[in-house]
Amino acid sequence: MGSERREEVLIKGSRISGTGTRGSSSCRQTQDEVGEEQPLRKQPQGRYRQHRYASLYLMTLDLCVYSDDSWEEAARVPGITLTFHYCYWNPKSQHLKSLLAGTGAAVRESHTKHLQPDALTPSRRDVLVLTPWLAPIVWEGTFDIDLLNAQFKLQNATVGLTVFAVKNYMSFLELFLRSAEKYFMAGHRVNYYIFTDQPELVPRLPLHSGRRVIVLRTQSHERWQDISMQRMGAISQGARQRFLQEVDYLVCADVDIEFRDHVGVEILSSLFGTIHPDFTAVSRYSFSNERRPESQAYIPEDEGDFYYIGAFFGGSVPEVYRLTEACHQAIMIDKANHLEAIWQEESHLNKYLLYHKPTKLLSPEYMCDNDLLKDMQHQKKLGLSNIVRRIRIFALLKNKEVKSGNASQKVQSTDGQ
Ligand code: UD2
Repeated sequence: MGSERREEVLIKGSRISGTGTRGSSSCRQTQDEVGEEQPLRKQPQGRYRQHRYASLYLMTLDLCVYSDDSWEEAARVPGITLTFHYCYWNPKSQHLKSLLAGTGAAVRESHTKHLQPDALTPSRRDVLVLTPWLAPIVWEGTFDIDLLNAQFKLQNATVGLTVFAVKNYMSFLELFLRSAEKYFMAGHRVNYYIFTDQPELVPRLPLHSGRRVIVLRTQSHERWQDISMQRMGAISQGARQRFLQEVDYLVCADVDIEFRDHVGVEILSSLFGTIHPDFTAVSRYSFSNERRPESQAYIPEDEGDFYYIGAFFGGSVPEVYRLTEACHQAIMIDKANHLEAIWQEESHLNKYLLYHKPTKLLSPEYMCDNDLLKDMQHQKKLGLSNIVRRIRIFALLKNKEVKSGNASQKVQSTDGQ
C-alpha cells in the first residue's frame, strides 16, 4: 500500500477513494489496495482495446455534457450516441457476443452429475422455502452448491463485498476479512470494498487469487447512529462511481460479524435480504418497524412480510444502487424533518423491501446472534432438532464502550485465528 500510489479526493463533499474508469475529470479519486493485486478483467487487445479507450473518452464527454454524475440517469438521456457507446463498447454491456459467451460450456456442463430433484418431495418440511411472491428462502438442505457453482462460473462474475470500519470498529476488520477469505464466495472473484476513516490501519492480509481489497475513505461521525446510517448514501455513491463498472453483485455487511461456515453463490440474486434471527417466528405486529407515520420508514402494524436485518443484504449492482439511493433519500427527508427512524437505516431497508420484494431471502443461518445460539443449545439439550442447522455468519457481541466510541474491542475468532 505505497503512499506514492495514493491520491486523495473529494467527491461531492464526502471523501471516497478509487480508480473509477468512467468518472468525470472533475472527480479526483483514490485507490488504495492491499494484498495480492489482480487485474479485474482481462485487458482487451489490439483494435478493440483502442476502441474501448476511445469510448471511455467519449463517455466522459457525454457525462460532462449531460452534467449528470449518475451513469444510469445519463444512460437514459435520449440520444443514439450514448446508447451506442454504452451498449456497443461497454465491456459489461449485453453485446451479442457476450450474450452467447458460455453457452457452449453450458451444454458441456449439463453432463455434470447431481441428484435428480423429486417433484413430490420438498427439500425441507420444517421451514418455509418459498415466499408467496415465489422468492426462495435459503436454508441448509435447499440447494446443491456444486450445481450452483458450475452455473455461476458461466457468468464469469465478480462479487463486491462492502464493509464499514469507522472509528474503533476497525478492531473487527481483521477477523471479518480473515473469516471472509475462508468462507465467503470461496473459489470466486471478490472485491472487498472497505470504507474507513483510517485507511492506514486496514490490515494487510494474504488473499486468495482473484480477490482484492480496495480501501475507500469515508466520513466519521460523532454518533454511531450517523455512521451506521451514512452507509446507504456511501454505497449508493460508490455504485455510481465504480461498483457498476467493477463488479456484478454487491453484498453489504456489518463489520462486527464473523463468517463461520460456507457463504457462497447460493445467496446471490437480483435483490436479497436476510431474515432477522430475533423475528423469525413472530407476528408482523411485533416487528421492530418504524411506527410513526411522519417518518419515511413508516410501516403500519398490519403490513410486513418478514423483518430483515440491516447487517447483510445485497443483489445485482443496479438493484443495490436503487435500494441504497432510495434509503439514503428517505433518511435525508427524515433528517430535514428532525426525525430518525427507530432502527436507523435498518428501518428504511425494511420499508424498501416491503414494497420492492426481494428475489431471494436468506434464513437466519446467515446472521445468527447470541440469542439464537442459546436457543439452539437449549433445543439440543432437550434432544429437539433445530431449524437452523448451520451457523454461517455470527453477529459478534459488542461491549458498551465500543458502541459508545470509548474503547476498541479485543476480537478473537472462534477457531483461534
Ligand atoms: C444493528 C444492525 C445494523 C444496523 C444498526 C442500525 C445487527 C447485527 N446489525 O446493529 O446492521 O442496521 O442496527 O441501528 O442487528 N459502524 C462503524 N463505526 C461505528 C459504528 C458503526 O464502523 O462507530 C458500522 C459498522 O460496520 C457496524 C455497522 O456500522 O457493523 C452497524 O453499527 P452497529 O453494529 O453499532 O449497529 P447495531 O449493533 O445496533
